[in-house]
Amino acid sequence: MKQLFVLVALFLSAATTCVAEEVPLLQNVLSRSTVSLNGSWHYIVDVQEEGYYDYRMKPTPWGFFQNAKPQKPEDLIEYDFDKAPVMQVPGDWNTQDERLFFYEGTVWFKRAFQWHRNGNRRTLLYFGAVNYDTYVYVNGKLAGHHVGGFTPFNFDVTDMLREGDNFVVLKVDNKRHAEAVPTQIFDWWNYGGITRDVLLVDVESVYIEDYNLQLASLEGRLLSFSVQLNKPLSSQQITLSIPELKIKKTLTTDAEGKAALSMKAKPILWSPATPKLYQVDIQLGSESIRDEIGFRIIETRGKQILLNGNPIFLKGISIHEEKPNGGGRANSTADAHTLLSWAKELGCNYVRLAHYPHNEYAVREAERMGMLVWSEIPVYWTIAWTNADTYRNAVRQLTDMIRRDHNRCNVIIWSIANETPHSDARDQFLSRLSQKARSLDATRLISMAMEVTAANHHKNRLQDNMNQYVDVISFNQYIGWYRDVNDAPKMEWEIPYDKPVIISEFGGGAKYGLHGAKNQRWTEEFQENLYRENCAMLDKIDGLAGTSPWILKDFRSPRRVLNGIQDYYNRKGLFSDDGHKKKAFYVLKEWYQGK
Ligand code: GCB
Repeated sequence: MKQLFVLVALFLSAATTCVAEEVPLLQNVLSRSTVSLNGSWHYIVDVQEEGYYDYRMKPTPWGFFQNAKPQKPEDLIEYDFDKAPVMQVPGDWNTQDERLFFYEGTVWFKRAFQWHRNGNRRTLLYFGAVNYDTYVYVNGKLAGHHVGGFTPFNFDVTDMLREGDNFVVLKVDNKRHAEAVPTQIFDWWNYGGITRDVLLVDVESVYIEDYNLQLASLEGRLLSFSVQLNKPLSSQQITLSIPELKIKKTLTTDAEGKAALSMKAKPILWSPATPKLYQVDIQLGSESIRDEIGFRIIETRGKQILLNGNPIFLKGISIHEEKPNGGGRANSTADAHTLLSWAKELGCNYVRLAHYPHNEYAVREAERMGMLVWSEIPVYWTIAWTNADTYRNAVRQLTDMIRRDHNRCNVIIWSIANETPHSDARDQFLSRLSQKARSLDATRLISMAMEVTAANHHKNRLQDNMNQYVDVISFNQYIGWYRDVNDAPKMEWEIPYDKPVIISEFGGGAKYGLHGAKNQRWTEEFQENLYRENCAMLDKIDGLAGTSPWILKDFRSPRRVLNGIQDYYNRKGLFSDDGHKKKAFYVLKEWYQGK
């Protein structure tokens, strides 16, 4: 009995006591005072979750999160992080250990670090993204749990840390589930692991949690600025400076720890042709955050998309977050720069970052390079529409996507779903979600990639109850690939909504270097012809405001198994997986030149 008591007490203190707190996401973590925990992490592959459950499938207090070491020669401890191999963080596990290429399950990660208390300052432990289900332990205790593979999260771990040596352990599980977001099936690689940066962030006990700076109106050039502290503290002074615009303003927080201000200014407006960013400094006490911010207005008028009041055609391409040469998750400015340079060479002014929020470096690099962005959450295909947790999960991912990037002027569209099957349950889910998106950010356009339905006599009709909840009507269509091969020239279109139309996907597969007749599947000529016919067909769509063909580069997908051709790659790229241009690239480039 006594033993049981000790066990329960130990369990409570080791596994469930939570002295850390998940705190609202920090805006602009990149300009904070940070110590990187990137680098080599020890890892243990745990197929049966031996490190979490005992042999009765109960969470065990002796889990791997303890990072235990034998204290006496006879002690039995059947794991040792320090003897386990290491992998690089950030990075997916699939391309770092060939045994893990197809692995979906739990991997434990551990890293030691040094920490020293600094007065009353707080330490947040920040993760750019971990795919998919993550338990974070600091010095053997649970700091928190996070679900969702593509958005950042942070915990205040100050009270869990000790002078000198500390360690952090993660249990990361990327198993797919029907009720998850994304769900059980999706056409991309389920890269597992700590795929984005891990940082210790050093902040004052009162700090700027979030801020928002943007052009509020074109007429009179009004900028609006708002700021939120982490605590509801009044009378705190915050200074905003934009030296190039000769702006220096001081604001005082209200009882909620908020302050806001509008001011006149005449910035050069950000656009793909002039991606002008202004240095912005926001100061609270001795702490300063620096950002680079651009000013622009995005809106629609009838079937047009207007950037800074002028109609713009979105010459786009879809991109997955994979490294440009040879696969694996991307997470660097250099990776993003290469991919976006390819898109630029294609003549693009716009990219669809599919099918989940991409890393912050990519969005920022796109902003510097003058690329407009469509950003989306992985509400993809067959989501569990009636499951309340699934909805909460989608809302959380949407909220964090918007929260991270709402100061990025190049992001013009928040997309909330991709190719979802029509039903009342889906309509309810998506209408609520789109209203949520609008309540979080009313300054951008809301969209979702819908599906077009074919009708007789080569008529295509878009009919989707969700039309009323979006600003831009977007849909994917695969005429010439999944249907109606060679019939693109005969197609007619009916899109009965007075809103701009974006073809969010079209395309077909080709294996780089495979040549043949234009009606021979998988050849570059087939894809080239498909692009030629599709581009001509798209010109007939009334109100076409842009397109983001599928896709810039071949990407890994477990659904693409055809030997010798696919080899686990979706081959619809205009570039091969190792960066060679296919013939269709030049067709799209030429079409964009004429736009
Ligand atoms: C789609 C999906 C995309 C797939 C693509 C394909 O409609 O949105 O994720 O990869 O089709 O290649 O079939």
